[in-house]
Amino acid sequence: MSRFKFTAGPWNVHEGADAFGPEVRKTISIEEKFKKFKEIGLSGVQFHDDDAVPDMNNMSIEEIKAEAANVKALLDKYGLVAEFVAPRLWMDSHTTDGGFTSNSAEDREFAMWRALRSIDIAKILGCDNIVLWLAREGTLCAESKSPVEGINRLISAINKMLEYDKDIKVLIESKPNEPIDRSFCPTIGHVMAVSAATIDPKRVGAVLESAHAILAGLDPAIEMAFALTFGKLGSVHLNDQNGLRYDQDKSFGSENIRSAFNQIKVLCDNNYGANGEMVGLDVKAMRTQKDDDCYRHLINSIKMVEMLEAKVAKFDKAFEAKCIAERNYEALEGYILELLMN
Ligand code: XUL
Ligand code: MN
Repeated sequence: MSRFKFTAGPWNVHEGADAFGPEVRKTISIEEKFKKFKEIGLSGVQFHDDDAVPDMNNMSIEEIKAEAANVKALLDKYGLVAEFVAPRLWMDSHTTDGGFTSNSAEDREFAMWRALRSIDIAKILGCDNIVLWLAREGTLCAESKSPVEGINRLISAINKMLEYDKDIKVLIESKPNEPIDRSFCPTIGHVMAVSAATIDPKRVGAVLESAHAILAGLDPAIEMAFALTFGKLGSVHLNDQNGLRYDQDKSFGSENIRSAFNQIKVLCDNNYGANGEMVGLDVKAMRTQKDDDCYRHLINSIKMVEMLEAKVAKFDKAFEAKCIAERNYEALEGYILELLMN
């Protein structure tokens, strides 16, 4: 049993298409995913706005809210909660050049409309977290946007969200390699600075995804710790990544068990979850995986967290203190490797 509550998004059980090849698995309905999520031990679901309300661009606000209420009923049916809603500001023709930071005023207005509708949807799903993964907020051509103007536009968009609803929290998910040229918010440090510049910094925090930290050449546990220091780690996306490659979303701990251990250790040591924070698993099945076992990457990731929690519980703090007092970090490192291998 874990101390954490786990979540995943409908996109984490996907058809397997990648940049170089077509779908390899059948499409699963959202209800079937909810049912299976519950069975494998998840407590909640993460949503993009249009995961909850497909075709929302062509709907009135009242129609959007009615559809969100149907999804809420489905969550209730399976005993699941919603963890967050994220406006999907990267698929639409209006967001080709970015959403909040687009050079087009009309496109920026569209991005704001989606962000406010995400808040409407979140309220009906019973959650206060809005996640911003800023997939296209940056440049493909460095000179195409003023970075200062872009970052100011991002801050004022967040301010409008904070003003729209007094309870909503905005969590920025940093990622260094999207847009694929230059990102305006690549790391947790950038997120903390943007948070501090908003009208209500207490309501603007971060989501740290393990792979995104690795892609920035940073340590995921330290990135988590950085946000925890300011009380601003609103969620995590645990996964793994094999070096500086195309975004992989591998199962948690599948590449680097010591790094995975340190992520779980920093979460446990700092009582992550005590204020309702959940552990998101942003993992994707390998393209080779067949339909009949297409939730295995989620099951494996939960199991890895649980096994590492057991290692954290076994961790000999007295031995750690002795090593630190003697400045014998070789002994401490040897102990960690032994703990993980046994
Ligand atoms: C992209 C990513 C997204 C966000 C949610 O790399 O991690 O899945 O987590 O939009
Ligand atoms: Mn993610």
